Amino acid sequence: MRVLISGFEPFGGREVNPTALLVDAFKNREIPVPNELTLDQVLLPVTFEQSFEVLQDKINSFNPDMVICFGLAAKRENIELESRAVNKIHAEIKDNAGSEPQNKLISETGDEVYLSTLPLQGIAGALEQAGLPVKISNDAGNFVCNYLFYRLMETNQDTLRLCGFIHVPLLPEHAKEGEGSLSYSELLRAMSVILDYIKY
Ligand code: PCA
Repeated sequence: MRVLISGFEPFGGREVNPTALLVDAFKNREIPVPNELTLDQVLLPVTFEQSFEVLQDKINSFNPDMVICFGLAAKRENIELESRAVNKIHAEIKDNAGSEPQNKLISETGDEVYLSTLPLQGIAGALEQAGLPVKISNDAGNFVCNYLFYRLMETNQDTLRLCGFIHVPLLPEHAKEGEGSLSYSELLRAMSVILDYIKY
């Protein structure tokens, strides 16, 4: 089975996006990939204009069965498995191209909501069993992550076997007091658990 993993560049004035480190870790083969899987990865710009185009180009060239996109959600305390993408953009900060669209639909013709096709309960159970903090979330936000997730599902849900979106917290060294965090080694471990779970 072919799996595509995506992460995002840093945004919002932060220097590091843990999901960019995740992409690097795959590139550098620091995360073991089960034999059943052929994996590729892509780093996405945090812009409404380009993020989905870059992802879809990669989907078209790599031809995956499964796509799992990752993004940072500062202030969250858990690995959050997003259950749905909504047809709405309402940016509260500028994206990396300086654009801050508000109160807009993502698609004039698409559904109001698209649901993740990842086995969320199963992945959550596997992460819990590994002692990692995890939650199923019904709110992917109204920024570039929700936008990407929505366009991913709108365009590919009938052709890809599984696809979905996962938010991760900040790294501990970047979290202020009161903000949740997940260490780099926990992030890599979570990724291994997820790959082990979906390989069947
Ligand atoms: N998180 C942002 C966009 C890029 C990222 O990593 C979000 O949650 O929308």
